[in-house]
Amino acid sequence: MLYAEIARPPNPTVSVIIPTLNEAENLALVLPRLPRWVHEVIIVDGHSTDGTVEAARLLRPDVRVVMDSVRGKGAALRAGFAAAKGDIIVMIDADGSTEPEEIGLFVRYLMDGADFVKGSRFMQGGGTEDISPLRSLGNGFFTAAVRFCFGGRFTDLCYGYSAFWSGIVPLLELDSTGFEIETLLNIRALRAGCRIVELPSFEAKRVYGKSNLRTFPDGYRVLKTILRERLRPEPALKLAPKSNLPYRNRLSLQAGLPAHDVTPSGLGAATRSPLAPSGD
Ligand SMILES: Nc1nc2c(ncn2[C@@H]2O[C@H](COP(=O)(O)OP(=O)(O)OP(=O)(O)O)[C@@H](O)[C@H]2O)c(=O)[nH]1
Ligand SMILES: [Mg+2]
Repeated sequence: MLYAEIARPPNPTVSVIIPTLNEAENLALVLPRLPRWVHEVIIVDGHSTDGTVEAARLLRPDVRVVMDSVRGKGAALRAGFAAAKGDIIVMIDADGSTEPEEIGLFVRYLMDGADFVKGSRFMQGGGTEDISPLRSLGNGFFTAAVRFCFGGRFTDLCYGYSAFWSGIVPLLELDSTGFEIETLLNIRALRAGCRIVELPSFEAKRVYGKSNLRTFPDGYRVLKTILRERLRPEPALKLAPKSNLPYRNRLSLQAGLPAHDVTPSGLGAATRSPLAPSGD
């Protein structure tokens, strides 16, 4: 087994990736609410016809636009991950259902030692007013199937609000193109040995437009993904397990420094929050 170490710099830069397909009206409810300390916002657009790209540029002149040549949310997110320059990647929907204000907590947990943070609508403090009873049942079934097949303690699976250190992306070898990308991300992060934290998240109703998710075809893709991953061998390369390292080395991992570079000042830098200086 080979173990990879990733950079976790003490003052990380944060990229927010937003897949968009005809979300011009909804973007006004998302872009202005992103925390001010976010370094980079990338929308990955699936050739929208409602002026989504123009709306994004109007709302946020510094937005980076990636045009998605392959159909599907999964392909869009992968294009966004490839384009992102930040140390931390946050993925969030454009439909106004996920709350940009939650990003601060996601980032804080990453800085405090998590590798992968995901929102959960079904743990204490979370909720949803967007999911139908049928989809809720399907999501519950798939969540239980993932726990059974791979361990872990996920309470939610098919939800597109997550944040992680960008260094883990190559370890995940993502290859999905559709809505099953969220399932794939969660399973691969778990199997790659990421320290995963779920945080309560609230999903509001999509504000304008209509959902692109098709319950049965997309549910089938999620099921196929779980089965395919079950048959996939353990990854040859995993994230170095922090808990097995001496305390000194654990600090060095957090600070993104070699162990011999850890000094009291390094420790001070490692424990600083990106939220502290400017607030938001
Ligand atoms: N670029 C791109 N973005 C997409 C595509 N399909 C969906 N998206 C975006 O992905 C996000 C989630 O899509 P939704 O249609 O809201 O699906 P969902 O949130 O899983 O389902 P609901 O709970 O029913 O809203 C939105 O920001 C969409 O605009 C696509 O093919 N290409
Ligand atoms: Mg949605």
